[in-house]
Amino acid sequence: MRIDQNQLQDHNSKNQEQHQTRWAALSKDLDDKGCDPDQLLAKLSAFQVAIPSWALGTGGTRFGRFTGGGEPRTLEEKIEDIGILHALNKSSGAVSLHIPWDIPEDAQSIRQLASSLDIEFDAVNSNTFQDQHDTQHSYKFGSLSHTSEEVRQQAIAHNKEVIDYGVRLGSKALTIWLADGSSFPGQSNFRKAYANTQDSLKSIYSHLPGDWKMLIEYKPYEPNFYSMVIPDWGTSHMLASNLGDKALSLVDLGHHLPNTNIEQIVAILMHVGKLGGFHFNDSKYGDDDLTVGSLKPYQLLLIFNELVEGMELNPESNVSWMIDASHNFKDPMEDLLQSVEAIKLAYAQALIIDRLTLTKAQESNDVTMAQEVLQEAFRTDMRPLLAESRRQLGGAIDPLSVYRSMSVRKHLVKARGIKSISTGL
Ligand SMILES: [Mn+2]
Repeated sequence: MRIDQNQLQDHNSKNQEQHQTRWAALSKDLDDKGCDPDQLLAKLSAFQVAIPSWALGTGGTRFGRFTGGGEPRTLEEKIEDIGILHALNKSSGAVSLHIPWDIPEDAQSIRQLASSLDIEFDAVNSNTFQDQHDTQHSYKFGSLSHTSEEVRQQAIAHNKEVIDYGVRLGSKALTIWLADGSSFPGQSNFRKAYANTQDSLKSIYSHLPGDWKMLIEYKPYEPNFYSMVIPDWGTSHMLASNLGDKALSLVDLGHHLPNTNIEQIVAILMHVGKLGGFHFNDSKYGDDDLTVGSLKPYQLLLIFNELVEGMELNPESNVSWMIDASHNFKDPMEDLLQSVEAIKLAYAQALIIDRLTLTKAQESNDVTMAQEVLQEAFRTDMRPLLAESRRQLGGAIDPLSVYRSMSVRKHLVKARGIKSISTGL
């Protein structure tokens, strides 16, 4: 299914009057604040958030999974679904593939399909947290850190193969999330596991094309419950620094213990030029994978405050943005529309933070004013700017309502069936 442009424009014209009133009020407010609405529109238009190929199906927990029907059955159908999102919000123009869940058998035709929908290929993700039917050795006790050389070599070869798939698609980064670790004290030797991981990564790094990045993700617990080989940003940063310029850290918002100051991590990694990728989601307890902005929109703004400052100080910084969430209850496409909206809202708010006043407040230790500046931005309703940006690009003024009024899910269920299951989950 593709979004019918005539229907979309019909829908926009119904919303046009109300939108114009709101946009006129906001753009005047922005002018008064000394922010140039056109500059903001240009920045928002350029901002694309990759959709992972595994997010188009219903997520589950280890206890169960409740599918909603019409899930994409193939990589082609996943890309078509992202095409629908992108046609509506104009900010989902990239896909992040997971190998081996989504092996592009015919790279040429997959590339053609994606480009016909204005979609690019973001980072490719390897998987050594599951055994595949055709692999000789098991990852039960780890992969890149494994005590056995044969297992490590198998995991290394898999990562190199993922790079090769990515090259054929025009991807420019490999994301490694390592599930390796131990669940019981004494099970693993921390030093050996770290050293093995460093050596394995070195071998994978040697296979990276010159214009590629290696993104190293970290996570404090799960699937292992006593130790993870790459538990935190410090370990990720050490590994990346030892590898070289092409290796960078990846921050996943859900991969921190409760109350961790993620914005500070982001600021420091950007300061040393080692933030390479970002996975958005929201959580209350841990790696909950909830809709971005559903619980902590203010934290998201504080994170974007650091990201925007980092990007302004270093315009060369090139961070990969991706949503990494899972959807138990909602239609995954609706959830992704909400997530992208929340990300752009935080970005737009961070762009209007009065940095001059904030810096002055910080320099003079005016704590009250520093808070005022941040909250002034957070409490500014930037939704009309997002809508105007989409309207100018030919997208939907209100993506979610268009999605619903076009009965997209009903069409997908009709085409794919109520029991269709997305690969990989
Ligand atoms: Mn992630």
